[in-house]
Amino acid sequence: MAVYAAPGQPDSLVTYQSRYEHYIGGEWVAPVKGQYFENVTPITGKVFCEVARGTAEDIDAALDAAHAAAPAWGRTTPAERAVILNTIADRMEANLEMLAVAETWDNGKAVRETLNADIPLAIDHFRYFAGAIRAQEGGLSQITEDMVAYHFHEPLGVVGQIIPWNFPILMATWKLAPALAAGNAIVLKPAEQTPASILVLFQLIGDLLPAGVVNIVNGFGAEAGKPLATSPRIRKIAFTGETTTGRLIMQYASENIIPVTLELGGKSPNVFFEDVMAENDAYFDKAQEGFTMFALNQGEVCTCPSRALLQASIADDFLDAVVERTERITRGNPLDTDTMIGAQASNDQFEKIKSYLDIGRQEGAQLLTGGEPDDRGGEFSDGFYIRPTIFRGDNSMRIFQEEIFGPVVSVTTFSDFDDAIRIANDSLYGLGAGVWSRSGNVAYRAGRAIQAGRVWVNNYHAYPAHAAFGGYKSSGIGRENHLMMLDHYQQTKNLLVSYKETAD
Ligand code: TXE
Repeated sequence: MAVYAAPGQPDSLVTYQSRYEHYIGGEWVAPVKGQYFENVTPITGKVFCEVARGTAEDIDAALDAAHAAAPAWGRTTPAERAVILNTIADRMEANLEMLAVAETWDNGKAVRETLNADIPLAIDHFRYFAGAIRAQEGGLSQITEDMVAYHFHEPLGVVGQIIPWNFPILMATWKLAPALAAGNAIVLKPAEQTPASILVLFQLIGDLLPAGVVNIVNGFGAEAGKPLATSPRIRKIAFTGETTTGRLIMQYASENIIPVTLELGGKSPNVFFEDVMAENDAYFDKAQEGFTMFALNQGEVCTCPSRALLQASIADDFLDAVVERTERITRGNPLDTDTMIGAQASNDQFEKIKSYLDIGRQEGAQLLTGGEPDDRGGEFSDGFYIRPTIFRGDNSMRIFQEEIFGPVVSVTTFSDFDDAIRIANDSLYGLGAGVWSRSGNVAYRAGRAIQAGRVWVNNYHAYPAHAAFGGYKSSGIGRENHLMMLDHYQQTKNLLVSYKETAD
C-alpha cells in the first residue's frame, strides 16, 4: 500500500504549473486571443491550473507548424521513427509513477489504475507501433513479363485528432502512436475537462520529436475542436467522444472528403449463462469480478459493461453474490493504491450520472445497491464521487438504452440462448460485450451472434495493443489498436511501371 502526495504538496512527484500554453512547433505558445480556462481536479473539486483557451487562430498556427514539419517527417525511415517511438516509451516508463499521479489528479481515476493500466498500456502502445511499422511490407504484383505494380504505403500528411477525458493519456497515445509510426504530422485537441496530464507528458517527451510533428491545441469543442475538424488543411480526422458529436465530425469531414475514424458511445451487454454458478469455485469468482467491471474507471469507459444479462435460473443467487462484492469495492483517496474507485471526471458528468440515478428510480427499476453520491469527507467532500450502483429492471428502460457513463449497471434476465442474444442486440450501440460460460461452444456462438466490435469471452476490460478495437452500429467507424490501424493513417501509392523498351 502507498499513498502518493497530491500535486501541490512538497513531496509530490508532479509539479503542475499554474498556467499552461498550447504546444505548437515544439514551443509553448500563448493563445492568440489571450484567453485561459480553469482546470479542476475531480478529487477535491478545486481548480489547480489554467489552460490556454484555443480558437481557430491557434488551430491555424498549429496547422502551419504541422505542414512545415510533415514533409521531412514523412521521409524518415520506419526504423528512424521506430527508434523515436521506443525512446518515448522508455522515457515514459522511467517516469511511470509521476505520469500516473498526474493522470489521477487531472482525471480523478484511482492511481492503482493509472499505475497498472493507463500508463503501462500507453507505453506498450508506442512499442507496439514501433515494431509494427518496421514489420510492415509493401506489395508487388507482376502484371506481365515487363510490367510491375508496386504498392507503397505513404503517410496521409497532416491529420487532426480529437480526444475525450476518460483516459486522457491513453486515448492520446492510441491516436498518436499509429499516426506517428506511419509518418504523419498531427494537431491534437485534448478534452477541455482533462488537458493537463497530456501537457505534462509533452513536457517530458516533446524534445524527442522534431518540432511541429505533434502540436497540441487546448480548448472547447465548438471553439477549438470544430475549426480543427472542419479545416481543409487536414487529410484525416480521428475522433473519440459522444455519438452526437461523432455525427457532426462526419458531416464536417464530408465537406473536405477526408476519412474519419470514430470511436463513440456504447451500452455493452455482459451476458452470464447459468453454468457460471458454483460454490467456492475459481471460475465463478472470475465471473463475479467480470460483473463488477462496470465500476472500473468509475464507469467512464465507452465499453463499460453497463447492461448485465443474467440467465433467469441463477439471477437471484448471482445477484446476492455480486451485490456483496460490489459493496466491497474500496472507496477512499484516489491517490491511495488501495482505493479501487476514484472520482467522476467532471462536475457535468457527476450531475449527468445523478440524473440517471433519478431516472432509474422513476422508471421503476429496483435499486439493489448504491444509487447516490459518495461523500468521502474532509478534503474530498467537494469531489465528484458516486457509489457503485446496481439497478434491476427491463431492457426497454432508459437506464438500459442510454449511455450513463458512470459506475451504474442495469441488470435484467433472459430465459435461453436466443433470448440472451435478442436482448444483447436490442441497442443502438455495438462497441463491446462480454460472454461468460464454461461451455466453449455456448461462449463461441454467443460471441459470434452479438453485434459488437469487441466481445470479451470469459474476461472483460483487457486492452492489448494487438487486438482490434472499434464499434458496430452507432458505436463508430474504423478500428484502433492492431496492425490494421496503420491503414487508417496511410494511403496506398500504386506505381505501375513498364520495363519494356519498345512500343509493341
Ligand atoms: O463528449 P464530446 P462530452 C460520452 C459519454 C459522456 C458524453 C458527453 O456518455 O457523458 O459522451 O461527453 C470535442 N467539433 N462519451 O460532452 O462533446 C470535445 O472538446 C469538434 C463517450 O465530453 O463528444 C472533446 O475533446 N470537437 C466517449 C471531445 O470532442 C468537438 C468518451 C469529446 O467531447 C465538438 C467521452 C465539435 N463540434 C464521452 N464538440 C467514449 N466513446 O469513450 C465537442 N468536441
